[in-house]
Amino acid sequence: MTIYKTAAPDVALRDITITQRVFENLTRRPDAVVLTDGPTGATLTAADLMDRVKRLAGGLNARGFGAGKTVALMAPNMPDYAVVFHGVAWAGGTITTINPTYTAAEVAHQLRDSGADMLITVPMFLETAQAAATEVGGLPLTVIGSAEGTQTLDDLMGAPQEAQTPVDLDTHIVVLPYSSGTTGLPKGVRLSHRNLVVNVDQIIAGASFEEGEVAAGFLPFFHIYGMQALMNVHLAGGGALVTLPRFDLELFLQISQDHRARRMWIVPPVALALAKHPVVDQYDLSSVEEIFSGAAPLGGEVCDAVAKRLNCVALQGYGMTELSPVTHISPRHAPKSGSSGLATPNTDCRIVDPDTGADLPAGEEGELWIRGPQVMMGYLNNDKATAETLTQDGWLKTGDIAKIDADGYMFIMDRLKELIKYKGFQVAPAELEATLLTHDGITDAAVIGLPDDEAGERPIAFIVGNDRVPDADGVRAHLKRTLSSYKQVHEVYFVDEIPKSASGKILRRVLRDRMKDTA
Ligand code: 4UU
Repeated sequence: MTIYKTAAPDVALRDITITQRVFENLTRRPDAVVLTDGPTGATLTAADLMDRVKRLAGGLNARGFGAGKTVALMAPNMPDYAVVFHGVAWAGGTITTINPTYTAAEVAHQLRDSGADMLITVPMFLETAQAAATEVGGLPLTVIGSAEGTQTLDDLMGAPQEAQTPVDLDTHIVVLPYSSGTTGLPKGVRLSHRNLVVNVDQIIAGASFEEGEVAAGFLPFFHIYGMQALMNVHLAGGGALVTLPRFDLELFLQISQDHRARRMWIVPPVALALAKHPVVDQYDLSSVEEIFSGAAPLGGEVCDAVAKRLNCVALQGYGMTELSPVTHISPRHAPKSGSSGLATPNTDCRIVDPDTGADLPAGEEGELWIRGPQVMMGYLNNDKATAETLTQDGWLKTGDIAKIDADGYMFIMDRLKELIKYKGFQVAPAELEATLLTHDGITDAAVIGLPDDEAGERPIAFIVGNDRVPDADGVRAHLKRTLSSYKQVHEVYFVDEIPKSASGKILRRVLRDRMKDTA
């Protein structure tokens, strides 16, 4: 077995919860503004944040929605996102984070699958939340802010709970984000306090944080990248955030300029905009020392172009929901263009032949396997998927094809798994296929991703129909009824049959090759 590791020393495993990890830093700077709502300018100081977290935890436990319960949070980035996240964690509960742009059907699926006991949302998404709650047979709703007839977050606040409700750091699920992993439908990813705390420390070890540094936070907190690299790392690492409910290039640039941001946490489509969009020249971004991109491959060319235009370093990180999420980060002083960087501390890596399971010689391309304290506990209620992803001795099979060069830099080369990444968002082909098959005119379907300059990849569909088969617009309308906008297919091809293996698996590579031939 060939194991690759970083030369950097391990970080200590701390026996504390993620909220204790964040509070440790907040306690040192009670008066500092740590969260600002981008659109309204409303702020929370470190003391305000801790106070709201403790009062929410007290209220949740007093009402029986704390320890052992699961609270679903469906909200855009806003300061109270951190209040709910840490309030539930402090109360000994589990948070399942839901994409606020989800349709009612998607929300209902996650509520049902996670066994959520309460749903917290914002007035803007209340109607969808209500429809989803009804679909799962009713569930208490809470809004952040106010809406007539609905309990508010402030109503939930109780007497401050001064101490963390005790939980087992290695087995209690503190957060349950959803990911399709290497195959199939989105699944609940069981992450422990140990997972989150160690990954925060692994990231901070290489991040050279400056006390008080401010970042514009648009990466969604419901996704593991925004949740950990932004929300938890900035709060625990001494930084502050100005939250954006959605990505808006000009607002992002304005906030970065006004707050003299040192770094920009982004995804590849934003790197492309920073490299090419004329509006970028209208802002003073001289404070920016680093752009940090993750969640999808950032090509060397775009990487170099942004670095040159903003006169900063362009770094990349590699992560996966199942890895809490980070395992690789470009070293600030010696990044390599196109590389995701070096392994984080405490992280073992292997490059394995996906067909034989044998370790490959140095420098060759194979599946990236990871072992370390940030590896998830497993999927929720899905032992089969867990067993397919985690080996007996703790290695997680990423489903990504990578190579590691002689200096230990990791390069993602390709993807073995089905997953499509649209602007960094997960699109699970199996979910689209299952939805397509609910149409009585569609007898078989396959969805793959095609390379796309802006989005990274765009989903396209192959359809086998019967005499009731819809046209391309009909196919799109069918998907729109239950799936959110980033899961829509961009092209529809009608075919006689879907190529499959003897065991019935869709031969996605054959479809991809077919598209290359016609391009
Ligand atoms: C090529 O996307 C994420 C997490 C990303 C992340 C988080 C914090 C990156 C850096 C960071 O600091 O999670 P998921 O679960 O949505 O998607 C995981 C998949 C990977 O398996 C891989 O296929 O997203 C792809 N991916 C990347 N691909 C993630 N990062 C990269 C990357 N290059 N740098």
